[in-house]
Amino acid sequence: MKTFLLLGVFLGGIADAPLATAADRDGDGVSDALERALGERFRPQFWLDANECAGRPAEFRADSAKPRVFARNGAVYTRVAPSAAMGRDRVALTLSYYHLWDRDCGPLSPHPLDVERVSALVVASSLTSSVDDWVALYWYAAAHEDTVCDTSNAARAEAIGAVTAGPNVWIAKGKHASYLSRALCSERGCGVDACRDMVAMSPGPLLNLGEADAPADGAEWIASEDWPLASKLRRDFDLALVARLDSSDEPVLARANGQWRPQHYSLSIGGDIVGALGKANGGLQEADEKSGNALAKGFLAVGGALGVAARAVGSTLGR
Ligand SMILES: [Ca+2]
Ligand SMILES: [Ca+2]
Repeated sequence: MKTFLLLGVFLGGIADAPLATAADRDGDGVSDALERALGERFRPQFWLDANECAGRPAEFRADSAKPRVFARNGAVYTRVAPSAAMGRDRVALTLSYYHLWDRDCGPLSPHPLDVERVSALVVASSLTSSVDDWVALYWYAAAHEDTVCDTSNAARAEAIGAVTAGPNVWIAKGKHASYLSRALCSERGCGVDACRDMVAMSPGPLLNLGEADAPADGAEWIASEDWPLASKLRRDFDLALVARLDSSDEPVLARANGQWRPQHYSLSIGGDIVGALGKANGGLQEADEKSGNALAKGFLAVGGALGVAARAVGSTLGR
């Protein structure tokens, strides 16, 4: 119902328009045809490690309540949802691309199943605009979201050449954190992310996830408790993030989800903050980005403590 309310507020009387009254399996007011067309127009080019332990993103069996792998065929699932981020003068949609894996086989806390995504905020003058009139304004890539190692990153679309087509997205080996900048992949992510020997992923099926309460393309497994997918159906862009991106000098904002939380301590490798420690590992100063270099020197002096630190944060890296 929430999506209908949003549409009522932000899309005005568009519900009567032809595209909006066409087939709309997930009931969000955006036609299946438009969801499909936008998914194809802005599809990112994923880059995977040549020796990716999980192979490729998986397609999951249709109409199963639990996620069961059908094929590791490079499938990508789209989700389109109305967004309030751009106000009333334009129609804005969050367009997300989920790459779903049968396992996380990274160096810390490997686990079955893995949910990752990249999203765009796309706009047009109306829901009946030609698909060619839609442009992307911003992109977001999830990386260790909701953990102390959250390095989810974001960019203005024009800064990464992804206004009328999808961007390049680098997927960290094994853990599958997503990056709009290849360099960030190696610098961030609690030191467990690497994007060294990358190859372009050949396109697999493009499927529509639908919504949690109205799955499309047989994605009945969205709400399964076997993975956190339902909680990852987010709009990703709010006015605060948009404002930060508009004022940022960096092509890619390395920390889209705000500052490190105060209770976390950071560890660094090579002069950049790449992770975080809990309170249990005392003696390190609470860190923010500016203290990264000093902290790195101090931490590296500790030597073997890195392994301890890595294990300490390992349990938080599960996603
Ligand atoms: Ca729809
Ligand atoms: Ca939708």
